[in-house]
Amino acid sequence: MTITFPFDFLVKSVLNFFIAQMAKMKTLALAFLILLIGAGWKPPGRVITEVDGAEMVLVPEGIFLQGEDYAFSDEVPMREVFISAFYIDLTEVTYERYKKYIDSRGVEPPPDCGFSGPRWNGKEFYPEWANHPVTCITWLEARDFCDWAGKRLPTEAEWEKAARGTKGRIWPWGDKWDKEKLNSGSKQTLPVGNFPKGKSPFGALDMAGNAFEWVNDYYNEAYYPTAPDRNPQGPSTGEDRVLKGGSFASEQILTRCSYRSHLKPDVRKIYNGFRCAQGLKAP
Ligand SMILES: [Ca+2]
Repeated sequence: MTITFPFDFLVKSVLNFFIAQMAKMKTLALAFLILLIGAGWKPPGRVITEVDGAEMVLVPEGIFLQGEDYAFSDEVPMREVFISAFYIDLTEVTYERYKKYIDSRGVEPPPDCGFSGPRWNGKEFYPEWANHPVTCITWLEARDFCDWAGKRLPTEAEWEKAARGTKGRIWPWGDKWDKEKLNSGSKQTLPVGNFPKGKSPFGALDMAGNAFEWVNDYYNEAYYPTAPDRNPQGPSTGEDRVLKGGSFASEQILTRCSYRSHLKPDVRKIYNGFRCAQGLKAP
């Protein structure tokens, strides 16, 4: 008779133990954070993340107006949505920051995918692109970069709140179109932060124009009427992922904060970049 040790059972037990411990630690960390906030602790308005060196701005918790009543059918209806506090990158991810990821992870730079000349020379970028938003990025690459940086892609609702504030602004600066406050209708990206007067109510820059920005959500044109009104995470399945904010090449209507573009997650376009988000951490 052969006696076999129940390895599967042992491995599963050990794994379950660690998963349970990690879940407890997350719960404890959250409880600690709630205690701190209850005791009057206020998260800083700006932080710099260590791995990628990016400055991030705080978007405090609370209700904002998402969507539009009189716009494309997939933006309807405008409604009140609660979003927990989070941080979002001040600017789009630049070539300079993306190169840190390339060097650290040993991944290939994204191939050039459009006009205005090449961005990359082997694993180096041409210096004139250093502070431009990195583009020709797929959703999958954007997700992986944010993961490397200890962050994540924002949800569509988080991105929209960070862009338009709480009161349903059409553009980050207000309701009146102003071509001096964003890079749109042009031939290429510009260095990030080039339009400080176009900042959002929370201080985020280039939310309208420059590069379109991937967010985490799957796209579904019929999602809004039945979406949760607290921290919506997007449909649970789908094919396309959402992009927000319009690009350097977009016309006015596509740069509205509520506009919803969408593409397959492996598509590369000269118009598309991203920025990352992060939940609150106790000090
Ligand atoms: Ca943008």
